Amino acid sequence: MIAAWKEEHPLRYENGEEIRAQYVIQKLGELTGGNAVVVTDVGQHQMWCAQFLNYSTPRSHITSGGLGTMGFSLPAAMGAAFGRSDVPVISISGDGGFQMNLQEMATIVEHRLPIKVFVINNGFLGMVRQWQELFWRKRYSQVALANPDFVALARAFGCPAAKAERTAEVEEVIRTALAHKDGPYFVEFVVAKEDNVYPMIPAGQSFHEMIDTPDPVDGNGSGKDIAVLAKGVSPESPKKERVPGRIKINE
Ligand SMILES: Cc1ncc(C[n+]2csc(CCOP(=O)(O)OP(=O)(O)O)c2C)c(N)n1
Ligand SMILES: [Mg+2]
Repeated sequence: MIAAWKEEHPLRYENGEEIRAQYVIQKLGELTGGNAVVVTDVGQHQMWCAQFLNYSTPRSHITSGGLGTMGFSLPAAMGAAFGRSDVPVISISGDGGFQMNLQEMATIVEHRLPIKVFVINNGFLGMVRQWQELFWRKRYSQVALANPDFVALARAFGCPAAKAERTAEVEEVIRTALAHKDGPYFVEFVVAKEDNVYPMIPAGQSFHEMIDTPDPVDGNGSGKDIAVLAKGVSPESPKKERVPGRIKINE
């Protein structure tokens, strides 16, 4: 039954030159062989970690779950690193959540904790942006981030840092981070800005109404425009105005 569902609703994404967050997470799982503690923050990257990370042992995927608090990852990874020195500890945050507790970089550097601090930079509060795209006709409000230079910021704390901006750079930068055992190592991954997590269930709807990964048609593999058009909530169809709390998109 579960195998049939997986076949019917496969998790998928397509790589291009632009980095997909899913690829970063999948690669990390491959390169650690699942032999690591990965601590997520809250948002799209957290969902992709649940979907694409290869982990098989208990207590190797630490996440705040539903109703989680942004900023969780960095301090939680500190706890994990104090408790587990036998495996790499990787903190994965979004560009939004990282900025909610980035002062802990000082503590991490002070204690020379060998945490790999990964920031998935999509330039948005991605999880909220996705809902505004799909259900509010892309009327973005308070979701675009005016980010600092993350690599310069990490270095200002005394932490070595690197940045990946192209898919071809991802593997090497993860390898370098994992090989760095002497204290922390920071990596910024600049990823596709308007990528979405699928499948998703719209508010107030049920599992049989979930939205699957759209077919890749828009050139960068995300298929995001078709997702909106196919469900009848495109910016070009203003008559289909939705009422909050009574969203119905399967017409
Ligand atoms: C302290 C706090 N404020 C707001 C939220 C609501 N919230 C959940 S996910 C999210 C966006 C997270 O953005 P980012 O950290 O960049 O991660 P992304 O979704 O882009 O991967 C917000 C605002 C929250 N969970 N915690
Ligand atoms: Mg983000």
